Amino acid sequence: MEKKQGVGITITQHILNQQRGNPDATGAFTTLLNELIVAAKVISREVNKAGLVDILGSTGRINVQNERVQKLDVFANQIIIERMQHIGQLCCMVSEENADLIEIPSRFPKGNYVLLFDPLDGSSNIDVNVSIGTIFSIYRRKTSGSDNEVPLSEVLQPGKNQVAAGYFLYGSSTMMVYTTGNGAGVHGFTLYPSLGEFLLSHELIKIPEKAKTYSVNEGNYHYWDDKTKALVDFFKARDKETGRPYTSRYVGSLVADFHRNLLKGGIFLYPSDNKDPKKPTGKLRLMVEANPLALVVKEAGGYASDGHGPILEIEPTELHQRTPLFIGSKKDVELAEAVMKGQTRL
Ligand code: AHM
Ligand code: MG
Repeated sequence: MEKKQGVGITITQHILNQQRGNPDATGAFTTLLNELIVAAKVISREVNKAGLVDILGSTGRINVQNERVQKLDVFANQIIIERMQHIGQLCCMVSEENADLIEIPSRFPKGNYVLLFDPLDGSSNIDVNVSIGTIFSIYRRKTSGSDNEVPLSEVLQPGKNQVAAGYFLYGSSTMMVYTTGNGAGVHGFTLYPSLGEFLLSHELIKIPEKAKTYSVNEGNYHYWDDKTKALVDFFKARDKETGRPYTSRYVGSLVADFHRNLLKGGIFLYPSDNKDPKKPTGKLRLMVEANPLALVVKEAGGYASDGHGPILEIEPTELHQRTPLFIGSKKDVELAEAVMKGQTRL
């Protein structure tokens, strides 16, 4: 069997190698990522045994070992906060599960990085043994202030300022995919359970420029505007020359849908709809879901848009703001954007 290039490189080695190329690196960032990886290994272990032990169920129940039972998303959130708060590299954190900024307790040292995360994305799939994931995004705070309370303005930065982003996918195997931006590319690592190590399995991932797969919750069709309907109708229409109809693939876990399209090519969309007046701009969150995946896809040669312009250029005004998301193969997303902007009629 042909040996894949790079097999045997651990994620730690890889991060260190990347940091060596950066003369300003202090090791702070390496420490940060390493600790996040430990948290993800713990989450992966719990996700894997979710069907075996009574960890699922409502928060607060007592299981057979007389332990307090937690929902997996609550558990994942706690693990990340507990592991990351003491390392001395963060000034604060943002989680999809917490309404406000998560401060670093005063007993721990602080640093200049901000960690944003969605601890367990794909909540509707947690209880049914379908792939879910953890998404992360890392920024440097705008000033190197040492104040205890970090103002929100330090955190509300456009996605293009991210210094690293990626995700862990808890699927048939557990993977980590990450980028440090600036042309460093996207790299994938697979967790070898017997070693407890993430080993390089997908070096320099490139997403196909154009594909034949679309991923969307089409049950929302009648809540969409005419442009969105026209776009999805276009994907489904028969036309040999342009390779249509496209194939539809939708897991309902953003990380899983994104990951498949990253490797095989495709467009994922979660557009605006009029289903819920409280969420007029769609369901997904800009800072913990769209931005990190937008940086990953860009580094892999793809594109992410909100239907008007690049996701990475959006200046956020709120921690939990939502955004329409069109992400994946560059040509397909560019077409979607042109349609949404009214520049192209299908
Ligand atoms: P969550 O953060 O509550 O898990 O919601 C985000 C998830 C994404 O993983 C996925 O792409 C989307 O919601 C699916 O939504 P829907 O069930 O409306 O198709
Ligand atoms: Mg989510």
